[in-house]
Amino acid sequence: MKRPFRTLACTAALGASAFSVPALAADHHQESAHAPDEAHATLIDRARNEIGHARFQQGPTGVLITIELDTPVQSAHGWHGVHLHMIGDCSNEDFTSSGGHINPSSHEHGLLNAEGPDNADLPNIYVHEDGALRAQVFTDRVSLHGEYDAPALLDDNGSALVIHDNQDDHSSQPIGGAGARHVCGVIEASR
Ligand SMILES: [Cu+2]
Repeated sequence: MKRPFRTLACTAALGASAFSVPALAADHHQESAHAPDEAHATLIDRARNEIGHARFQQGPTGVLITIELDTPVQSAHGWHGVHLHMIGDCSNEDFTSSGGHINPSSHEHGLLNAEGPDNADLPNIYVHEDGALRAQVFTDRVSLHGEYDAPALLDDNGSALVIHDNQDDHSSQPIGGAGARHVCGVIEASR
């Protein structure tokens, strides 16, 4: 059993050294000449207060989303649905300017739906009693620039992260009963 592993390790080492020119740059991402592999969003509430931040890190198989929120609204305590909406526009009062869910796959909504999930679906996130939220969620149904043929968050009209008033039941249509849009953030490329 050891032999195949050694062979693989050897191949990987050779592969790495073939690309590491100059040697000092070997620790840096090889895709540094490509589009940035991170994005971010400043999260605002309906009163237009900046109450948090989201970070989007493109990995080889999906996007890791880190959300940090400190909401001053006591009623925010509890579970909330969070989705990726198709337009990078949080300019109107109820955030409907961010459009519907990113869903070129035309699947139904819901992580627990046999006909789903749509590309925008994510697990619920939890706001604590003091209004704080810290969460990481991962999805392979979107990408930053079209990696692995998943729809791009950073496409021509952008995208938005939307946190809803209620929790998402992950099955009912069209958005799992998540209700109105509580928080919105335009997703922008990080440099
Ligand atoms: Cu939504």
